[in-house]
Amino acid sequence: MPTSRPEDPSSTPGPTPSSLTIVLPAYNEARRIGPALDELFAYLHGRPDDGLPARVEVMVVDDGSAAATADIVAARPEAATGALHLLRVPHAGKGAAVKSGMLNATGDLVVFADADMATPPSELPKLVAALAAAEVALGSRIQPDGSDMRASQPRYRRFLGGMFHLLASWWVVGDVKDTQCGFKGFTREAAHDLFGRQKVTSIVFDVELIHLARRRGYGLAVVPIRWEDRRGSRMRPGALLALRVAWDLFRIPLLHRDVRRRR
Ligand SMILES: Nc1nc2c(ncn2[C@@H]2O[C@H](COP(=O)(O)OP(=O)(O)O)[C@@H](O)[C@H]2O)c(=O)[nH]1
Ligand SMILES: [Mg+2]
Repeated sequence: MPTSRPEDPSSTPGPTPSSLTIVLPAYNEARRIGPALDELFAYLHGRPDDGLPARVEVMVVDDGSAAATADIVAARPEAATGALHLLRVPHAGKGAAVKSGMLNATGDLVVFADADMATPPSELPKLVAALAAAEVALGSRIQPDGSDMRASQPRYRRFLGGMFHLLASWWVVGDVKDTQCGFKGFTREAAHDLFGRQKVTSIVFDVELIHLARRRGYGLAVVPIRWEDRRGSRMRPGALLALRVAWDLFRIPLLHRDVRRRR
């Protein structure tokens, strides 16, 4: 049976984190954000001793939505207690919204998650546990037995996802099987370093983050999580998005040629 070796610095956990910020990017989410926040706060209020830090705050980043999304968030009781924050930014894409949230996050640990709770909040402890040994925890919809939670997506999305994966793995990320899972965690230091360098504002930003994390020499943990496709996706596949995705993928390695390993 493997034993932990205290003399191995990589197995020595850092100081126990006392706070967690959960960043939810939201673009015209008037239908989904209310039920999603109900689900998230129900979990956070009722949770057993699940290993999450004592203080948890939620930050919704409104990506230039029509007023309804922000109105729903601002009217919630948690907004009055400081457990819920609203950050409004001009519309610039999911990557830009997540970047703003991550750079404004004050928790010792920072997680971003899609505003539809496609990953149930009860999966949060898995990411947090992984962050005891790695600075970056990548949620993955592929399970240890090989089954893929993306099977719940419509067929055309699975096809587009497959094409994207072929390109992304060949040109940028290599062996990471699920780059696009909207459920990733970081230590605050890693988040501020990596998101401070992020340049891609589209949905391709996850690939850029993984590339940057490797260039900077951060420890990456892949964490299998549950996920279920939810109706009301903000993705609008089309020629324009395909061009944008191809262009962003192409330029990621070029954008960060000069990024060096941290000391
Ligand atoms: N697609 C897209 N999502 C955005 C944008 N800005 C913020 N988001 C948020 O990013 C998340 C994307 O999740 P979703 O639309 O469910 O995508 P899917 O699960 O991949 O189909 C949601 O929380 C969106 O509200 C944007 O410009 N485009
Ligand atoms: Mg979704």
